[in-house]
Amino acid sequence: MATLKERLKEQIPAMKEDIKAMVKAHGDKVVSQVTLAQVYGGMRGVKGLICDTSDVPPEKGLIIRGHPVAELGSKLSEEAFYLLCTGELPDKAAIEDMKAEFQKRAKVPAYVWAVLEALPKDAHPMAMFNTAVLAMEKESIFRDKYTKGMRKEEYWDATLEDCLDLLAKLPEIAAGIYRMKFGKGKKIPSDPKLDWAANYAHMMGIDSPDFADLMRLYMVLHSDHEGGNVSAHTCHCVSSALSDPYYAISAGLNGLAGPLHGLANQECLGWILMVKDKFGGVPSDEQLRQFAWDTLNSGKVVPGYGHAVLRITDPRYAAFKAFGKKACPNDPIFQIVEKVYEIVPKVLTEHGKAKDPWPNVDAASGSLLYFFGVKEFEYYTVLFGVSRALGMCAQLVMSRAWGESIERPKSVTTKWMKDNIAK
Ligand code: HAX
Repeated sequence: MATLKERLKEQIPAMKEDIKAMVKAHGDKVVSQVTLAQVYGGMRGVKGLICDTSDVPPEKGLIIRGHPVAELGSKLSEEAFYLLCTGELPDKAAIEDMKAEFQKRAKVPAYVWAVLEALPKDAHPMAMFNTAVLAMEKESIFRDKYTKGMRKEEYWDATLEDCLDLLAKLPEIAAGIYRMKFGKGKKIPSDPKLDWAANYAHMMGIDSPDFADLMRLYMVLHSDHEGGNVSAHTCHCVSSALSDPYYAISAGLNGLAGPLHGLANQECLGWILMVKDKFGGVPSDEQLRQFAWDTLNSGKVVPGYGHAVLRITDPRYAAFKAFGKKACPNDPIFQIVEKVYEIVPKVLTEHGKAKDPWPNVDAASGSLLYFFGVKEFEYYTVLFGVSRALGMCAQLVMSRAWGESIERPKSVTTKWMKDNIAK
């Protein structure tokens, strides 16, 4: 089977022609109408973006290139990236090629570590991670070629080069941050025999085969979630100005660092640990019900529950729960996570605000990381970021491949809204 780049080279001309012909023939078709409530409500449900890497039907959850995510749990990150980019699962030779691509590009420049060392000791791990990505911007092949006068048809190739370079380095950077920030000792050298996710686990300093499996699962489950979520959309918007992938991925990661998005996994485990501390272990149903109500009554959200798009139990949560059932069924933190699932959807339904009372991806992942000894939950969003970079990179390559324009929706003033209503 062709390597990733060879396959994209074969696919892209037809994809571009197909889109061009569709826009020419049907350019005036209405795709979505927008209400005033949607404009003030975070554009929820407005169809205004293209993302071919994955789709999130509210009643099904994440589908990556036609594959429900539950079917992809045993795949390697290398396979997931090939699938996200091309829509095809790679064969053995193409997987080996992906592994080799990542290995040959993996060396992190020394100045990255100097930049990280210079940050304040209490810098958040996400700020460290995003800074490291941005610090490497000078490596951008896209920027270099663009400055020298690159043709538009070559944008995707230079973008892919940057994305492969960047993805190859993220596990070592993220693992280095883990060890540096949390006093785990010297950085651990990469093991070229391992796949991308298992190598990340190894460089963090956790060599159990079960943890490597968890990391493989984690990396695939968090990789992509269509185009409108804050991280993907921010990355996409920045890249639409032809800012190179280092700028764009760093921007997307900054969005992921928000507590309503990727930071929810840190907040979620914090909430579970508060439950454990308060009740000295797994609480009774009534205790947990009251605790959830206390959270809501104090004006906070129950982290890990609700979703802007989904209206079911997130299949990514279900996949983590199935993993936990095998790996740590008797662990009290995992048991609290299971009990929260029995109680919180009912509480949120009674509360009557959240449109989706069900758990999202963040509700279970932290309990598993904690079980395997990753107890520093401030770090969890970095793991999410390493994984989400796979999807953001694939989306960048696609956008540059079909020649997307700079993003520039129209904003209006509140006065315009009022005048429009009066009319
Ligand atoms: N606890 C309490 N209230 C919640 C809630 C929750 N888990 N989920 C939603 N609500 C509230 C909203 O805050 C909102 O209240 P206001 O009207 O007072 O503003 C109301 O219910 C309606 O919100 P919604 O339309 O159902 O949800 P949104 O699309 O606005 O927001 C969120 C989606 C994910 C941000 C939201 O459900 C939330 O804050 N959940 C908790 C945080 C969380 O788990 N985030 C991670 C989401 C997954 C992800 O992106 N991971 O990276």
